[in-house]
Formats: sequence, C-alpha cells, structure tokens
Amino acid sequence: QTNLKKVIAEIIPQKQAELKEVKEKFGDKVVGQYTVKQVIGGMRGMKGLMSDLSRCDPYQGIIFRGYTIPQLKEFLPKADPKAADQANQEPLPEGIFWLLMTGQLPTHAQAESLKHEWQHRGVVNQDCINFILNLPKDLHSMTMLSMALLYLQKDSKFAKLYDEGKISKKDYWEPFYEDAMDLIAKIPRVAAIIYRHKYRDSKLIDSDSRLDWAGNYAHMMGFEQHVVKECIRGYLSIHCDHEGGNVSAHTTHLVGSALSDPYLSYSAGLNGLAGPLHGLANQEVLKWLLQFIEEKGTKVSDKDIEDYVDHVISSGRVVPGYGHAVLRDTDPRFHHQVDFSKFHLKDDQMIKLLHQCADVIPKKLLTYKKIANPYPNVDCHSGVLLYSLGLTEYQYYTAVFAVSRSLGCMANLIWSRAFGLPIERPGSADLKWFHDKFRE
Ligand code: AMX
Repeated sequence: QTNLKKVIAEIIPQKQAELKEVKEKFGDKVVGQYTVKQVIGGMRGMKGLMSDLSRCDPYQGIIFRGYTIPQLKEFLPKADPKAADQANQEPLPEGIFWLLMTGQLPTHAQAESLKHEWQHRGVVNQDCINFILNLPKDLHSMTMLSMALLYLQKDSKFAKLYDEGKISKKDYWEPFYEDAMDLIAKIPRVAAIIYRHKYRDSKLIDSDSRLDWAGNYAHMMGFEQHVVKECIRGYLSIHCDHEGGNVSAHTTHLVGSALSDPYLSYSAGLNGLAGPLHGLANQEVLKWLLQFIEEKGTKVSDKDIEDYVDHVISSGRVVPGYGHAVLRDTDPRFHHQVDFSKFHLKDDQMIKLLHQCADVIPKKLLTYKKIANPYPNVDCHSGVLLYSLGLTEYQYYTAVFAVSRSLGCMANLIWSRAFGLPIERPGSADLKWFHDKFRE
C-alpha cells in the first residue's frame, strides 16, 4: 500500500486502543517527583508530554520510532536507489516522514508515492507569492516564513469544516492530515521564494516535477549541484524531530491543542525556532566563526580558540553550537554532518577549522563547571556545511531548519488529533505559593 492516509487510517484504531490501555493500566501510577528548581528551571528532566514519534536519549541522541540516525542513514530510501556509492547515501525526507507517521520503514515505492503527492499538493498560488514578494526585504527569513504560513491559513480545511460545524471530534485528524500534508508540500516552495526574494532580486525558479521534496527545494533556491541536493536531503532528514519538549515541537503541539489549525500552530512553532538558543544557533555559529576568521584567519592554534571561548563567555554570551538541554554527549546529527563533509568537502578550510573547534571547545567548556554538556550540537555544523556549499546567506539558515522541522511537528500534530489529546493547560504558581507551601 503506497497511500499514506489509508495506511495510517488502519493504524489509528490500534494506536488509540494502545493509548486507552496505557491510560487504564497506568493512569494512576506516579511518573516521577519534581522539585521547585525544575519548575523554575525550564522544566528540565520532567516528563510532562506524550509524543510517540521520537525520543531523545541523553547519550545516543534522537531515536525516531526506534531507529538511530546511523540506522536511518542505512535503511531509509535514497534519491537514486541504484547508486550504491558514498556520493548518494543521504536519506530521503519522504522516507523519514513515512516512518514517523506509521512506525514502519518505507519501501522505495512508498517514499516515491509521497514525493509525487507533495509535488501535487505543493503548488503555491500567485496571491501568496505576491504576498511574499511585497514583504520588505529586511524582514528576517523566519519572520517572512511565519507570516507566509499565516497567509496560507485561509486555505485551512480544518478551520473551514470546524467553522461550518461539519466535523465531529473523532474525525479531527482527517482535515488536520490534509492541512499538514499541504503545509509540508508547500513549505519548501514558500521558503525558496523567500530566499530568491531576499537574496536573488526576486527572480523565482519553477518547481521541477521530477525532483524529490528536498532536491526540488535546492533547485528552487537555485542550487543544481548534486552535492547540494544530497546535503539538503540529509539536512532535512536529520533536523525533522527531536522528541516533544523542544521549543518548536512543544509550541506547535500546545497551540494545536487549542484546535488552532496546522498553519496557525506551525507558524507559532517557527517563532520559537527563530530564537538564538534554539534554531537560530546555526546562524549564530557561522557568524561566530566568520568573526573569528576575520580576526585570526583559518590557520589558528588551539590556544587561539580557547582564548576566544574565554572572551565570549566573559562578555556574558554563549558559545553557539555547543551544549544541549537534554543531550549529554556529542549529537549524532553532528556526527552525520561530519561524515558528509569529510567525504564531500574534505579540502575546505572552514570545515577543517570547524572540526578543530569541535575538538578544542568542549574541553575548554568543561573547565566551566556550570555547563552540563559542552559537546557539539546539530547547529554546530549545519550552517558551516551550507556556507561551504555556496549557500552563504546565513540569516537564512534557520528557514532551512524550519522546512525540515515541519515534518516532525506536522506528524505529531496529526497524531495528537488522532489520539484525541485534550487542550494543554498546566498549572502555575506565584512566588507566594512557594513560600506558603514550603514554610518551615
Ligand atoms: N556557552 C556558554 N555557556 C553555556 C553554554 C555554551 N555553549 N551552554 C550552556 N552554558 C551555560 C548556560 O548559559 C547556563 O548558564 P547560567 O547558569 O549562567 O544561565 C549554564 O551553562 C548551565 O546550562 P546547561 O544546564 O548546561 O544548559 P541549558 O539546558 O540551560 O541550556 C542550551 C541549553 C542549548 C540553551 C545551551 O547549552 C546554550 O545556550 N548553547 C548555545 C546555543 C546553542 O547552540 N543552541 C542550540 C541548541 C540546539 C537546538 O535547540 N537547536
């Protein structure tokens, strides 16, 4: 079966029954205890959400439906199934979306079917193109992207059916599915229009119907080299989801729990992704590295790097690209990109400097006792990879991340409606409450 909607329509009743069983069997069990420090400290380490798509292990990193990043690189369909060489090994995002939605590794035919469906759904109407082309070019790419999704919200099938009072709760997932699939199909085109508007005199490039979702995105931005298309395939696959609690996924889920449609929900999620402690870090890493190169060049000593870290921290800033709220080891998504760059970009001076930094900086950060994890995260490498391949406009990088993250956020949103999850509404406490509760 290559029709994703039919496949998940069969899986949904089984999963609903599983959720019911978990609620009935374990509903009154205690998940854990948490402290005042956790309540005030960004809820670190508190399990407070249910997301069935992926989970983040502090040491192994992200695990998508039971599969690690290296396993997915091996098992997921590739753009050219006949090419077995290392130059054609990046997974197709179509494949990872199928896996996230169904829990099953897709066949090449199933990934192909999604490719055609997204091509078909991905047409962006002229009124939306005009809306983007009329935006001031000095808006940040993420602001433009978030606004463009809000513009597309007028086409939401869920919002229309709900407004007409034509939909019952048990069927919410279907129009959510339709909106989510439309959003995923359109977002690379919208993001490419933003890129061409901001950086290429608004000269747009038509979609190429032969290409896959990621390859077509590279093409519509204006990159025809095979290596860039492969890079974007891998990039869009590995950034797609990072369990439920990260800012973009959590925000999308929270807003969706109010039955705001997928466009409203993901636009909100994107605004969180646009923050420097989250998705903007990839742009920040590049800015950081370019500043460093301007001062010191690309051939530097380890001591130069260590001094630079001290300088950044003593001026009250963070070293972007290092650390994570959950991970306690190097992010496997960083390793994935190192493998790619060592094969495709082995002579690039900036990549070499980045690898030297990734060796030196964690040891240096370890000398600051407060930092729980000094190791490179996904954003440490991704911007530099894009820069070395010719996508040098670093203020755009978070938009590429956002195209990828649409996969995880949309898959989660469809499943949230299929599970019938309620509006999210945790309690909060004022300072007096803590005094009263814990007064000796
Ligand atoms: N450079 C300098 N200081 C750092 C640091 C870094 N890379 N990472 C952590 N710290 C500091 C924190 O700012 C905090 O300082 P404070 O107590 O004075 O406020 C202290 O170390 C303790 O932080 P932590 O418990 O180790 O991490 P956290 O969960 O509070 O924060 C994160 C996690 C990602 C925000 C943080 O490591 C950071 O700011 N890293 C740099 C920005 C970055 O790369 N973000 C991208 C993360 C991945 C993603 O979401 N895309």
